[in-house]
Amino acid sequence: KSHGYLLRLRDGQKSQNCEKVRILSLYLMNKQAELKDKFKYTEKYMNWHDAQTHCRSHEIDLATVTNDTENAFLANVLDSENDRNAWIGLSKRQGLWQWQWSDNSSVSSSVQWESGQPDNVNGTEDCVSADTDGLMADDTYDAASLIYCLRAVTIPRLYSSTPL
Ligand SMILES: [Ca+2]
Repeated sequence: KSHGYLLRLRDGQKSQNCEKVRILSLYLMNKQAELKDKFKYTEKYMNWHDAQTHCRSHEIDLATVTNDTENAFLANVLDSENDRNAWIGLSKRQGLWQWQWSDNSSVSSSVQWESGQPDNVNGTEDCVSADTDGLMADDTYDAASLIYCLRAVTIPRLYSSTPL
């Protein structure tokens, strides 16, 4: 009936590989769907504080990027939509010279800086944006930038396992 079954009858090994490829692509589709549910890209230019207020009132918060997969996903979104940077939820804790996420989670190695960044020009660059390569730079809070929010609802997705 289906290509998948024919392969299984003719060649067990080939069929197994097909199955692996199918499971892997289902996994990747699921991962992408999860990330689509997790992040919201907004094509509005705002300063960092307005962006934070916008995300907190419409979603959860400005985006927290916790690993390279998320970084790459957000870079792709920006790359396909617009060739500008977008605010993420990273800023300097006021009074302390320390980076922190808007949702107070700790900053890990997932923060990949652009070459030469953070450079804190004039000592006023307290907020962080991500670019189309998934790299980050500090900027002044009042720079107008696009926004990544963390979405309010994460919907678990299931895909049926029909044969190829
Ligand atoms: Ca900078």
